[in-house]
Amino acid sequence: MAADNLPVLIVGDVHGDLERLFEALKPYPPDQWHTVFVGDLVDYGMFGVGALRYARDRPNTNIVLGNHEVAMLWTLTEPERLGWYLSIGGQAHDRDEIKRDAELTVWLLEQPALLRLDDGTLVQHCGHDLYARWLDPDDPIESVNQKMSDLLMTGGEAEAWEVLSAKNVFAQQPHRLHEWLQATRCRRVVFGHTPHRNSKPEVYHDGLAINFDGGLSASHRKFARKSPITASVAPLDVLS
Ligand SMILES: [Mn+2]
Repeated sequence: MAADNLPVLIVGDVHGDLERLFEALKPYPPDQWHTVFVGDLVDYGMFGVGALRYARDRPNTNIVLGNHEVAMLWTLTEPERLGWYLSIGGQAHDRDEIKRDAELTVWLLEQPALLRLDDGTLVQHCGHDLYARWLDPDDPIESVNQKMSDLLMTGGEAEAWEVLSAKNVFAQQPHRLHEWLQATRCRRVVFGHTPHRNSKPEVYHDGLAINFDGGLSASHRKFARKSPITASVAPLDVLS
């Protein structure tokens, strides 16, 4: 778990590009930053499992699950989904690697869908309120995470995939954003999943929502370009 009182660094969708990830993290020593990945560390690029292992082993680091992590896990419970997994950018060697690594699989299954930071920031993979279908108002964050975990353990990957794949609606629909922040009792939300084209993370509605998917991976299928790494990796504080 992350040490208290460290400034927060948010890392957008890595999508298997370890080289650009390491370049992006150079100014941020792990002992001086609480590093938070918004999910989708795997697929498109060649080093998805490598990125997961790095995130797991980096001190003071958290991740939330993305739809591509769900897709990879799905091939373990339903091997016949391999073709589909490859069609969405999965790497066969990554799938083989995680299949051989029970420890990594167990770790990945334990990762949350939602993470509430000490300053009241909510971290999730996609900028959508579809997670609300799993939410119990008595314990909003934990109920969603429990449901996600249950789905992954009981063959519910299709529903997990559906929720984590929803497109960014917070940019265009501030009323839904407000309701979601109210329901989760958070003051703002950061997410990835839907690439933006800014040189910095895209800030919506006076900072209530921030999109950190700047298309970091040079192997991104739809947004393969040399995007600035500052579009995906940035300290949270400078954006508030
Ligand atoms: Mn995604």
